[in-house]
Amino acid sequence: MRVVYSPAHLAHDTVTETVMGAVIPANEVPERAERIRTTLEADGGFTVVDPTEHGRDPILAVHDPGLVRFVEEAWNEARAQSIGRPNLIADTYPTFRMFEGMSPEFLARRPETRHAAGRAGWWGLDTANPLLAGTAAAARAAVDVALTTVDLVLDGERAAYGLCRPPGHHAARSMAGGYCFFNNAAIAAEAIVRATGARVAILDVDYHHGNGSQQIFWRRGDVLYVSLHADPIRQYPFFLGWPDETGEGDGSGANLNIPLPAGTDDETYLAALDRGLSVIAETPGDVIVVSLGFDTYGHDPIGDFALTTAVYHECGRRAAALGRRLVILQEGGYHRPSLGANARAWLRGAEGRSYDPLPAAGFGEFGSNR
Ligand code: SP5
Ligand code: ZN
Repeated sequence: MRVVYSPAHLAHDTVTETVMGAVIPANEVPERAERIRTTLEADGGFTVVDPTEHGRDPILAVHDPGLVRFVEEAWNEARAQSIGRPNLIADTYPTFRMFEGMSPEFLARRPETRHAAGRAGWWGLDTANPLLAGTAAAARAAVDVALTTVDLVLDGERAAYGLCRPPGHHAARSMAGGYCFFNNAAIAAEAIVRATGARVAILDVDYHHGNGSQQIFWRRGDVLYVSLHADPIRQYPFFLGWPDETGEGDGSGANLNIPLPAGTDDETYLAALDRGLSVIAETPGDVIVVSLGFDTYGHDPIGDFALTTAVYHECGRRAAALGRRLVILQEGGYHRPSLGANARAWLRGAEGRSYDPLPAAGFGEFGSNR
């Protein structure tokens, strides 16, 4: 299988994030993608290829030009405003309660503040989304990785994997958040719809609900969004991801949320996956965009599921068993020592290769995050 990878992600060199106001070591770090790349290279069955540049238009097909401008300008603007922090993080956000009673027309005319941290709030969801000098280039490269993966599949590959970093599925049309800046999977899905005219399904198996992907296609019947995730009653992004979110307008019935409890194990997860896959199978279309996260793993530091490496092989196998082509894009997953083995297992399953687990000796031999 082809693996699309760009070293541009290395410049999005996050060191810290905050959790409930406290500074902690960043979870979404460059080591994640490097672990996956080196493990896939060592497997011998994967070929790493460079992305090709696709420009801004496919991003603007999905995102507000203001968000794109913000991501591109924010770092230099913060520096120009003498904000000397190691990364740009907002603390003030435009919650909808601030605007209660004001019409959408009035709100559309609210000017954008010039303050860099104010802009980070205006275009952002949460404080755990550090923006650094290399973020804009990395986010652009992640989109190119996703779109090159689309190209491979539309050119005839049964499945291809885009090692996107930063991830994308929390980014909405006009909002970054959750370690995400541009929604790689949504941009990929939109590009497929435009290229083929056919319907596309997004299967989101990251531990978190992909609020951004859901929002972007909320009123669209041509992109089916199916997500398995931690129940928002206990987990980020808290305000979306409930089972009664089924889409509106043309998108009515084209959104399926399957929230899952803490401790979800392989068996429970596979049953939920089968439910999601059966809904995809009932919908026309030939391509599935997979938002692939490994924060469902039993040892993930921010998740609370109990999945094993072996079940990722079975998940990949079942996703491929629908007989549709797969554009597989990396989202989250933060237990760094296991990321390579988990990606390898999923992708081998998707390609119809045996699990053939790696020897346990490889596990945790580097600077472990437990
Ligand atoms: C792409 C992706 O997986 N984004 C996830 C963003 C999650 N941000 C909030 C993290 C909350 C961490 N809570 C830590 C609890 C530790 N027990
Ligand atoms: Zn996640």
